Amino acid sequence: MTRVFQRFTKRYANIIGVLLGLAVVSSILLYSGCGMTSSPNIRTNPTPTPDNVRPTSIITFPTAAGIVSTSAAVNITGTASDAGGGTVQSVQVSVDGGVTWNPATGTSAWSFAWSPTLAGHATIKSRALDTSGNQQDPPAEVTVTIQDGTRPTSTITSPTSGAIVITGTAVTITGTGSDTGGGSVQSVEVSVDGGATWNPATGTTAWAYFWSPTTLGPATIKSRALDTWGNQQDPPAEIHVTVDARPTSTITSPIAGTSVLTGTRVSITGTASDAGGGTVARVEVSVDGGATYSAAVGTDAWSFNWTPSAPGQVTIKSRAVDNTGNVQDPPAQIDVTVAPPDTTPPTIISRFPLDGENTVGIFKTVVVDFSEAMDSATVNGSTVELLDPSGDTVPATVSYIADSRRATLDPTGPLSPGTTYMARVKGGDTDPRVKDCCGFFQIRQRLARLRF
Ligand SMILES: [Ca+2]
Ligand SMILES: [Ca+2]
Ligand SMILES: [Ca+2]
Repeated sequence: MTRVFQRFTKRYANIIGVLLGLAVVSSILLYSGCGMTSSPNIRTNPTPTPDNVRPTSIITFPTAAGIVSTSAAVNITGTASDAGGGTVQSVQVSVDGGVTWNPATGTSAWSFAWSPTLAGHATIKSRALDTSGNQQDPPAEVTVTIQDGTRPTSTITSPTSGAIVITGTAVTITGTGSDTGGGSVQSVEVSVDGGATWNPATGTTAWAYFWSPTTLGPATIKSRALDTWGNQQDPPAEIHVTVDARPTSTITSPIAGTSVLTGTRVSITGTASDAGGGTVARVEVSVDGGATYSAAVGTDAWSFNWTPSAPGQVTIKSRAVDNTGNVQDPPAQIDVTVAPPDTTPPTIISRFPLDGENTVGIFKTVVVDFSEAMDSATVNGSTVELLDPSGDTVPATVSYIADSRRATLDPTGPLSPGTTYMARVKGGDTDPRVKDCCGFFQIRQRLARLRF
């Protein structure tokens, strides 16, 4: 009985030994993978439990109800974590309440750079994604207030930089203004002294400022806008102009209110000057009240020849133009009367001594009275003379008294007794000769023979 049991035991021991050997071989083959394909029913590890746990993220900055500005980028930061066997794979951030999403940088600690552009409120959200494909739901979120921190701008459209403006003439400075960041232009200020003082302009997106320049020379015009959030343009807009002055001219001849003659050439003369560092480029004269102008000769001292063609009242005007093209305004002006043509020559209506008079004094004064006013410049020692018997001129002083139209000749020294002298007033067709006021008609009578 015992032997039977031992035999039986031995047989089974052999079978178990073979089975164990097979198991070892198959294990080795399985380990090396030779010639065998793995299959689920051969895998020895248990299937892992699926990660169904969603990751989480939180926003650490900005905090809820925080205030940010359009003027500065906001670094949104936060943290994220996962459970359930996975890890945080990525984090997304939305700054528009979840409408659009952007990848953040980092995972367990993450950040996202945001540049707010419009004032108002924004809901920032973040959501994490784990390595198992689970996405945070609902996302973390904070709502912040965005302030308009963006400065407004303005530009100056007129005058243009480099322009020349004129003292005494209002300059309309115009420009535009605009704002970003959610505000709008509230006001615009203008400086015409390089920013030392500021004045309110009229208007905002289109604005104007009226300036009456008074100081000659370069001027810096600036403008700066203020938005509805209190942000001020910096730096201001800026242009440079030159303040110039108009030139001036005066008419020195003829004298206002005097008469000139039809058909008689009149020399209109005057002066001109400029201010503001410029010079007089030309002077223009009008003899028709300003309807038409013609260039005069000369600048600082100028002249213009005019021959009136018809009697009447005439307004003569002159205007200077400076080297930058500024025209005198208003022009200088005088009124003159153009008289009818003078066709009557002057005559000598009386003289003393009389022709052929004897025994005059040796200091005798010769007196000549004319029929009309004479051009005093033509009554002188060259036209009123005393000649000795040889025809030589006796030294004498000649003068003209306009009120009495009288010429006088006083010999400088005593005359010689018993000698015949001749007094002569030169007329005729050639100079030197005495002339009436108009210069055209000459004396036809001439001389007195005097005996001493
Ligand atoms: Ca997970
Ligand atoms: Ca703004
Ligand atoms: Ca000038």
